[in-house]
Amino acid sequence: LEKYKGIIPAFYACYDELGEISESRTKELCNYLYKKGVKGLYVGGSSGECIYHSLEERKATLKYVAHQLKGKLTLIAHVGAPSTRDSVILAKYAEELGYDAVSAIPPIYFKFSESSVYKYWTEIMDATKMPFIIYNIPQTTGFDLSINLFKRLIENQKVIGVKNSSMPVMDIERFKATAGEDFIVFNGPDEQYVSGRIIGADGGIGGTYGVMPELFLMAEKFVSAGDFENARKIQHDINDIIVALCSLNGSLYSTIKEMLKLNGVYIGSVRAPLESVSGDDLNKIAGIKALIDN
Ligand code: HMN
Repeated sequence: LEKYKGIIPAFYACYDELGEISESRTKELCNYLYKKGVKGLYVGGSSGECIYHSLEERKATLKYVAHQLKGKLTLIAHVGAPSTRDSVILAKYAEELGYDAVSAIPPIYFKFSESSVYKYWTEIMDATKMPFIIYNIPQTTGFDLSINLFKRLIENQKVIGVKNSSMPVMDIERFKATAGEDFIVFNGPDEQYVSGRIIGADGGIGGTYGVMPELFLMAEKFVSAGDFENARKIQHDINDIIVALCSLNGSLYSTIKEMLKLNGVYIGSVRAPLESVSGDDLNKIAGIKALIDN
């Protein structure tokens, strides 16, 4: 399970000038993150704008990333889709491509009972031989993973971890305490990476790692070394940057993509209804980048 412990950026959707998924730009972002020394990639999640992509587009992104990085980094495919059918198709495709693991949010839009969610996740797990990582993100899905449902899920040997994006850091501690040491808990909220690690997370999957991988790698180094004073300082710098990233008029991911552009990585903007940064706020991007570079 060592290959899951560390900094795993959530991969961004890469578009061409017309807003279509771009193979060359996807591969360019792969190379950029690989050279930064991250542990792996979480492909096609929230930060990957999966919810706005067709099945064919999601398959294309999974394929381009696998072709570029299979065997070099730990690759986790997010396959959660509105229907179980599409999720299963994506999971099988990820297995064909050689992904290390699959992961999924609970089903969305309708309010689902715990038994429906259990069934949904189990059908995805049954579809392949791959390890499965539960994705708990109540602030966007409206579904809060209870300890009872968690206990039922981890009876299945395929479940090797949970990516926990709920805000209480205590949830990380509870999942870890319930599942034991040989189970991976990923920290979700980037603003709490250091706290998440200290309370029991083994690593993290995050939407802002890609724009400041150096800082998260440094925070991780300090936490592993038990140097909490320095880890806390890095987290403080990270949070100043996240607050700035979230202060512009576009979506967080369009701000991040504008910043990557300043680093020479062109991956387009975001797909509507996500909004692009516009007007005066575009002039603030360089200032936020300076926060990272210092
Ligand atoms: C994903 O692509 O699935 C992301 O890793 C989700 C991740 O947990 C992010 N949460 C949300 O987007 C709601 C965070 O990394 C988030 O971007 C960060 O904490 C800044 O608020």
